[in-house]
Amino acid sequence: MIKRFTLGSPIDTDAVVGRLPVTDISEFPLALETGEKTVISFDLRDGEMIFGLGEAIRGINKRGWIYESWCSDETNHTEDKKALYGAHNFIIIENRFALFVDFAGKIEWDLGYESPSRAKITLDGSDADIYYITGKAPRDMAIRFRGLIGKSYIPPRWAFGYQQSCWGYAKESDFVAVRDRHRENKLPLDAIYMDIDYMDSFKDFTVNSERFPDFQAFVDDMKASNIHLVPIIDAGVKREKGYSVYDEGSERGYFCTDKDGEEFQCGVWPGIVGLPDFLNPDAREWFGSKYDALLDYGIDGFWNDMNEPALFYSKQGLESAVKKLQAIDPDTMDIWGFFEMRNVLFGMQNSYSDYCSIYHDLGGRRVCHKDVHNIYGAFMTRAAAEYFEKKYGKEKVLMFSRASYIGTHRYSGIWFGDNFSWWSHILLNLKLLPSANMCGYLYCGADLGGFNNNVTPDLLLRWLALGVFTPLMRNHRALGTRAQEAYSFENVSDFADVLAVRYRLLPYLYEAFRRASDEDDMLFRPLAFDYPDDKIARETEDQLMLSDECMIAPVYEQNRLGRTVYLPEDMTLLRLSGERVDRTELKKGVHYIDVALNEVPLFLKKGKKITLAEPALNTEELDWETLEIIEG
Ligand code: MIG
Repeated sequence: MIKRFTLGSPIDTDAVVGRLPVTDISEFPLALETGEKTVISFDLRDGEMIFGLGEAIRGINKRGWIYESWCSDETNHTEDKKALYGAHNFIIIENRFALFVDFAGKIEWDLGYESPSRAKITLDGSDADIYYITGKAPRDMAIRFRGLIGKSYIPPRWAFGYQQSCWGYAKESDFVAVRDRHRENKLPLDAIYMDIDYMDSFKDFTVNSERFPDFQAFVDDMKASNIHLVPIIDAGVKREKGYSVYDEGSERGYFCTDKDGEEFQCGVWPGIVGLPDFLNPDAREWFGSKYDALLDYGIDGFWNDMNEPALFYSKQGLESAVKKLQAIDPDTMDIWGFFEMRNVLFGMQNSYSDYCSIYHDLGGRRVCHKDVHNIYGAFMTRAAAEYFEKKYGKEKVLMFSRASYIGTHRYSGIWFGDNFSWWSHILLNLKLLPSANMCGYLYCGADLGGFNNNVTPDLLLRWLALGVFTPLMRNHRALGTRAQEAYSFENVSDFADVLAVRYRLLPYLYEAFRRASDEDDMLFRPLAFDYPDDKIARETEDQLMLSDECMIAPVYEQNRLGRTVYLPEDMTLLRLSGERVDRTELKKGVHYIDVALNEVPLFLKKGKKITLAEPALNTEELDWETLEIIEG
């Protein structure tokens, strides 16, 4: 059952489809304090687990830490952090109830941090819809919640192929080389990403004509070899007279304003930008139609970045920082003055006070950004996706976003942002999957191989062996990091073996994905969902159930020739590598399994089947019909 409680007069966040009748607040079953802030609190029972919060750090069981809903351009995904890029305000208190807090401002989730046996949810505001959901088990509650928020986005089928990205590919020949080297090395590939350097001076919806003298011919040539190009779009629009996107937006009053009603100015990649006011429906429609500049070349995929929105600095913040720095006398500055200077410099990025100085036009009402921060990026992606659907219908354009709110899952996927080439981030990637799924995000994945830092071939192979199962399977890295394309290493054939497994599994994975979307179900589940009475399964957070047939358990530690796996029931271990499938029957219990670097382990439940296709070099060439059936 779902009950909706309304506090004050909340804005429409677009999270929920349809409208539930409102239950009187006197019936709200948990402790509730109202005022400038809203506080919901309740006791936690011994051993009770908490799931949810979508894109967040730490465990699948969220208990024992304090989280924040505040879309953040956070490049360090370490355990001390409270928030990443998305705001997914949904939690499940194991077998009792689930909550969806539909509120676009900041929320603090103390889930047994201050007191291990008490949860306290604090909303920075007094207008919200709170949905109280009951069900017999966590999976039922997740499905019920998903019914409330609407069907998950399904991308075009090619978007399930392997994709290569790098911040640094800049000119035509870079992209051609990536395609050709995959080909020469018999490595499959379906898409190559275009990061910010394809643009002219980082201006959205432009293409640098020196780097791409004949962009149409380039797109056509890629398409002819079954490679989709996926350009990035940033939220900020360069403030430059004569740049039509800026001029139009400015004339029509589509940019966010400051307290005086002037366009808010902040610095991102293009220099000073205006932030489109995606909360204004006219501005949304306008921004969505701008994608035509690339769609008209035949581009059919995009990733929306920097839409938390990320601000390197604001014009006002920079002015005040410069004043403070000018006042410094290096001869008299003491150590505290030095630290203060450092804070002035580093404090400019994504500063809370800047977010408090931005205003939106909500149907004639001026709303401060801090109260709607968590839907800003969501509404950018909504703008794009609504336009794509109007133009082409569903499942034609690949779209995924960095910032998101609940509701974005109907329009697009997400990627998990700037991780590191760290072993621990393979495990973080795994843990993010079921949490994101609960919140509607089925099409998602992390930067395989790691974004920041230098990769090693073993790390990349192990990470790809997890990525084989994630709907978005993209290898991406930051500017200046060690080459991370699958052809960059001596043991290329190991990479070919692992990538082949993705294509062999694709018909099964695609089917499972569609089923999860149709049935509002999860593709990846914690073992605790399926084996709630099994003590070891409950605590296992480095393995996942995949659809209704399988379990996955990737190797995620350095120098390991295998790993320990817990089987909550008898299963068949399939070691997949290139065209090879080795079977081992295993009994319920703990096992050490050997896993070579070129192998992908997959556990199949007894009585269940999966299918395997012949390996292929892209989704077009894949034979989706001729399938071998493997029984567990
Ligand atoms: O300030 O476009 O998360 O994937 O490569 C960094 C450059 C901006 C952040 C994205 C990352 C992308 C990068 N962007």
